[in-house]
Amino acid sequence: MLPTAKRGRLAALSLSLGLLAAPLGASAALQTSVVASGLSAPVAVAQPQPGGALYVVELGGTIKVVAGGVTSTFLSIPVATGGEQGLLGLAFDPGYADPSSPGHRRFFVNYIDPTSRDTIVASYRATSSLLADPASRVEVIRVDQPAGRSNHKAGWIGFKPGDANNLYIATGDGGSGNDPDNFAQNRNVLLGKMLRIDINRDDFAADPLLNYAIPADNPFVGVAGTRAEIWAYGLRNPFRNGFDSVTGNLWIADVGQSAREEINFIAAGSAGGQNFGWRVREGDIATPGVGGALQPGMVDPVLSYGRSFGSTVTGGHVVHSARLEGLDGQYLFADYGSNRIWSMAADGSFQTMASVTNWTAALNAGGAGTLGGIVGFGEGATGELFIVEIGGRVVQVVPEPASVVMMLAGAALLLGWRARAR
Ligand SMILES: [Ca+2]
Ligand SMILES: [Ca+2]
Repeated sequence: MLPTAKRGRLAALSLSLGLLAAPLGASAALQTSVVASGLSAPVAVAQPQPGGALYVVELGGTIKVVAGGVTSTFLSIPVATGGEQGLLGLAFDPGYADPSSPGHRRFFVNYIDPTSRDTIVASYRATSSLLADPASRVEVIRVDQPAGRSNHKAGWIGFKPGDANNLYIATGDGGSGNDPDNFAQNRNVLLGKMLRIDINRDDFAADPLLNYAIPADNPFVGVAGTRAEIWAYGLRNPFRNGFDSVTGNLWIADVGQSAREEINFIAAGSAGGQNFGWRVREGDIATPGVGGALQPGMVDPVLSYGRSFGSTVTGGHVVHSARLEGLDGQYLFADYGSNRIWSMAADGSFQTMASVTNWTAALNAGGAGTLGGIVGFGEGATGELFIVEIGGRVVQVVPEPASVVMMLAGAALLLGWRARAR
């Protein structure tokens, strides 16, 4: 470390830069700051444009936009609430900023319809960065939900990097306990699945409520007794998932029943068709009461954990930000029940809780204070890392100011030192 005299100069320089917010020599390389608060049950965040506005999904049906420190309403739609129902997912079209793209200013939402209580994915268009047009609504696909069940709606939607045509849609098993109708293993229903549909073509020209096409390379195209929208199946409640923005690998965090939480992996080059095991398997064990041994073709999660670690996994994404020391290149996730946050190797290799890194204490020591009720992570347009708390905040993970100061001041001192030494 630097001698005391140099630390004094460094501190003076830091103060003059207005950056000194933590004691020099603090070991933590990461800091947290609140970027939005006072939100109503936020569940997801997105930042489609570099340095641009944040869009926060509120469970009750509103998308808030946070720009220049001001929070306003971007879009508000009627949704069913109660249980795990609500506005659940948001995905900006990859062509959102491209005037020549069919997806210009288009985004997609996933919500529970207030009348039918079915899952609906619909698109809307923005009229500006601060406002969407409710009249631009186009219903894309509807997924029947079983009556009277208010949980396991999943709801995440997303695009694989480099593929602007196909929207991925996570559906839960429709609810209740132990998937009583065995929907997740039934390839003739859309529940308990990862779906993949082409949103730039329409196979249902005569139907104004179905506006998508089946990608020709989906794994069950032409297979009797299956729905060709299915990309992968055997999922219980894949509430929060994420594409690796660099590699295109897909991470699916499936919330467990009563024994195991799990994280699943689909490599970017995969042809799809994976069976992730639910309701036969819960994590890496036979589902208590209804399960059994791993059957041929079933895929184990790359990570599974029991109740000593948590009770409800919240999937994140692979962090790609060189500024976030230690997290860069890792897959980040949390547990909603235990409020713990971990990261692990992002190559899709099998991991255990002995091999993950626990970030809970380091992040709780940040300026945002103790983090809790984590329901989502968000990756900004240039790798920014956001954490969404159901209690109403969006928190950003940033480099420890002292680290920045140390780097800047260290470089300045080094240059000065060299200059004097000559
Ligand atoms: Ca149509
Ligand atoms: Ca599974």
